[in-house]
Amino acid sequence: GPLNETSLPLYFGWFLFSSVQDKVGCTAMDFLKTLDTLEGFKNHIADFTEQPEKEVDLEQYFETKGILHCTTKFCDYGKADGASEYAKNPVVKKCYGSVFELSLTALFVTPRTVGARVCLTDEQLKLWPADTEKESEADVPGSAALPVGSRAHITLGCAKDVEPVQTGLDLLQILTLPTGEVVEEMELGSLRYYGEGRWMLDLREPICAAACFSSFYG
Ligand code: ACK
Repeated sequence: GPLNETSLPLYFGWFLFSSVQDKVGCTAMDFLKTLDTLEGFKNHIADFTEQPEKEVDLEQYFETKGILHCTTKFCDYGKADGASEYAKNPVVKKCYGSVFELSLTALFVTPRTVGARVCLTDEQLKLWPADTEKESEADVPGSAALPVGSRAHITLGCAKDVEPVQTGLDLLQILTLPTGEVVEEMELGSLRYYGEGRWMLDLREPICAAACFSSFYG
């Protein structure tokens, strides 16, 4: 009934511990600070601005939004397909409130979003709705062919007027493309360009991020 539906959250996910949020946030800011000074990036600056003669300050270009997390299931307070089934899943109930270690393996930037790619373990994949990538096919053609869990990410920032749902779609889009050319070897890892303002930094050392599996009501 309606009472039951209103008890569902906006979304379930892993919420980074606050000390880890600071660490990941700082790493992302350092990355953006360096990225916009690279010649390779400046050569494609027109992807980010209609005034390519000016410089772009990526730290100001993106706005950060709320607590850093990796969404597993967007429930929209019960309005999203499969929301109540997800909430009733015994694995979801069992893991609710438990601590996990997420592995962040890449950082990516597009003219719309900046995010971190999360590489899920088999145990973590049990909390990942198996149809996520198939359901993304309408937004990002080719998604359905990607491995389950490909959409897992942490939104680190969005450009003006862009909603955070875009970050997962931007990640999926990059993953459907042929591997980009390495433009720069950075301290953090190899930086690749995927065209149309899409950049991905494969981290030499994945970032290990402690996170609590829980839900957000807002
Ligand atoms: O950055 P995110 O993963 O993208 O975290 C936020 C969170 O839910 C609250 O808005 C994500 N989100 C929003 N709409 C959707 C959607 N239709 N499908 C999947 N995730 C969504 C958003």
